[in-house]
Amino acid sequence: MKKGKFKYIVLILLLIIYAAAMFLAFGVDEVKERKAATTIVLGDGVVWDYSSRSWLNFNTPQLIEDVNWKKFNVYVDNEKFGNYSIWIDDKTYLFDDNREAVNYQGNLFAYRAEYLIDVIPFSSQDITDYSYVNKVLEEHGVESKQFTLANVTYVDFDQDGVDEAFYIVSNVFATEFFPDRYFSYVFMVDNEKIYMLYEDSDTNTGVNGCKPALYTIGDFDYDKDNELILSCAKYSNQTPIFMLYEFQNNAFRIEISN
Ligand SMILES: [Ca+2]
Ligand SMILES: [Ca+2]
Repeated sequence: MKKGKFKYIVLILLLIIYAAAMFLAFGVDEVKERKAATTIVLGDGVVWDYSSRSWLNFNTPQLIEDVNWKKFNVYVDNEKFGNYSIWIDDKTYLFDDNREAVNYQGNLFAYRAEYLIDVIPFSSQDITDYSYVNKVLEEHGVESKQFTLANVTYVDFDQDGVDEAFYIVSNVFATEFFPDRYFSYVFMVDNEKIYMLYEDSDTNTGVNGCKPALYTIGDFDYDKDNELILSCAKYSNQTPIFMLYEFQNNAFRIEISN
């Protein structure tokens, strides 16, 4: 073989190897990224869209329009309810394939994605051991031990086979007593360590603040780690606040909220 021709072949081979390496490095990532796209609907018309590794709040009529009549996997109170078309107005409506309205009652979570989200079931109970709660209240300088909400949920959030405990305590919207300050705290206890999710306290007017609750747990962004959605209900019929938490580097961080 002539020396010049050999050089040419080596160059082509190098180019092929380079192209293959580039595809493996970026192309596979891009395919994965495209797959890790989802749209989530929460309660009455809160819509979050996840694509290119970032979350977007669909909070304009134009963006909401894009969701209407699309088919979603629907969960009510974290139990599979069915696959329905969604239509959002002042409320989230569900329709079956014949465009007949489908009624539901409870907390709505719906998603659309190229992958299945494992929605993790859980149920909360009254707190019996207040040792961690007392610790958190003390750290925040709260002396009052009167609550309007005090529950704990045991659920295996990080899927390691052992349940974590999620505590929620609050004294908002009190009617039987009238605290000077309201407070709401949400925290997780894992291996006897406390990880705060939500803390809010201010002068109490009786109708300010919000009542937190665990809403939905699942791997929403397709990275094999679970996220957690917390809702915080405001007084009367106002839209609750939803917050999506990611647990990274030993701390909870809000990725998106409405
Ligand atoms: Ca666990
Ligand atoms: Ca995840």
